Amino acid sequence: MSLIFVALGANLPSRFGAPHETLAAAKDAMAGHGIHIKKSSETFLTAPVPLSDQPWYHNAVVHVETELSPFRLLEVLQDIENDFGRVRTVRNAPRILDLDLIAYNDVILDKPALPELQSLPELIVPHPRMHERAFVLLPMQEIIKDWTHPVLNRSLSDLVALLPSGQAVQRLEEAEEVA
Ligand code: A4P
Ligand code: MG
Repeated sequence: MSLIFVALGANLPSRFGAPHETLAAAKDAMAGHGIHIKKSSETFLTAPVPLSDQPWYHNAVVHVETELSPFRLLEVLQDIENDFGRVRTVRNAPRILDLDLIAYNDVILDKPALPELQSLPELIVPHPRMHERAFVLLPMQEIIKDWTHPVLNRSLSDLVALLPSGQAVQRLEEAEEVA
């Protein structure tokens, strides 16, 4: 069974509408590019990390099946981000759409040590910050029960238990009930 996970995030409107509509459109776009969605988490409403006054994010994680290699998958995800109107500015800036490759089976990729490989697009797998982020781990936990981080050798539930405190994360449906 393939265990490939992509995280979706958005905190600015796009031509598809509000962030939750962008996420729905992004899942359709992935399916149209050979990235088949086996299971999707609910959408979560999450405070920006690091905390700032930018809008809260909508985040979700999808379990996908694809024939694309990790590098090709990253390129396709970036093409979709660009097509949705993403403009890259500074790190952690608000964004129309962010698609991050969280994990690709047990593949481990880090920054290449060899100069001849440094022309490849930068890709680190598993995503280097996934384990610190409630907005990735909690949606992921909804769609996969048993998963072990291939570098840290920790289960998903261990990683959730070790999360730093103070990251506000709500299911969108529950947030709407309160509002
Ligand atoms: N890159 C390397 N590995 C990967 C990977 N596994 N998946 C490279 C995706 N990209 C990867 O990414 C910058 C570079 O990372 C790319 O050139 C790619 O080759 P980017 O998407 O252009 O820029 P970014 O997203 O601003 O940077 P980065 O470092 O990916 O930021 P993060 O870590 O994704 O954080 N708070 C909440 N609540 N929800 C969020 O979704 N997102 C961020 C962005 C910050 N705070 C957030 C959220
Ligand atoms: Mg990103």
